[in-house]
Amino acid sequence: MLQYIREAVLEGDQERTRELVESALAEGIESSSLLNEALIPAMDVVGQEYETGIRFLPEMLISAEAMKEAMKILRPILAEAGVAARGRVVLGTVQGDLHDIGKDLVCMMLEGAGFEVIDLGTEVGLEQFVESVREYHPDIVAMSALLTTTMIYMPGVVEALERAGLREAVKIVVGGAPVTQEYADAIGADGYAADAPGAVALVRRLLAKV
Ligand code: B1M
Repeated sequence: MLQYIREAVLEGDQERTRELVESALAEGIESSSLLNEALIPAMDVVGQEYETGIRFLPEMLISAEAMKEAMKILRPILAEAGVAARGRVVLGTVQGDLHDIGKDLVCMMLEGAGFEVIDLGTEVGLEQFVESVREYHPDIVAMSALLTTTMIYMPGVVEALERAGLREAVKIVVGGAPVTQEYADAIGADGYAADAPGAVALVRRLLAKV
């Protein structure tokens, strides 16, 4: 059953993923096994295949959608069973920027990797990032920007978290088409990722160090 679920996610078959997850639960398979032994490993393969050029963006997106479908069923069960997420990430596209396709993909892949993600949406201002840290106590703050005219708001968020005395409480990661590792280093972020699988690897790496 776990193998069938892995295959359904890899194929991006939302309906089959949902049906198989429901059947597996009805058969008594633990929600945590479904997550850790079928869904997360499938998304790991998706990420690896994207990075090695075997899989393209639309194929990564449909697998992420299948994963999302499974998570709709599993999320409440996992929460009830007290299965801890691997870490909490607050994520948003910065002020003035309404591009959300890449940010949503990062969100889905992080969820697929077992992280709890609080998606603040688009056009997220400095104060909203700061407030979200106060409210949700995340391990990671992730910012996305698609415009050269909006990536300049990223250092403002880093400084606002410093001013609020919250900088040491979180790791800050950045990404989006115009953003680079050099830019991340220059603004004092803790990491940069070029794509969604890279964001998963980065968050895993940063949290492993905590
Ligand atoms: Co806009 N747009 N757009 N746009 N748009 C770009 C970005 C642009 C490059 C197009 C161009 O001119 N060639 C250009 C920016 C130029 C620049 O700044 N140098 C541009 C412009 C100029 C604009 C407007 C200003 C146009 C106008 O109105 N004159 C305007 C701005 C609106 C605003 O934000 N205030 C605008 C509007 C729009 C639409 C609304 C039409 C639409 C957005 C729809 C939406 O998102 N809901 C749109 C789109 C679709 C694009 C393009 C065509 C595609 C972006 C996209 O979704 N890519 C884009 C050109 C292009 O990229 N080819 C363009 C697919 C997505 C999966 O990739 O978002 O890069 P991406 O995300 C990747 C990585 O970057 C990374 O992982 C993702 C997945 O692998 N990543 C992260 C992203 N965030 C991350 C965070 C992380 C880590 C990795 O955290 C750790």
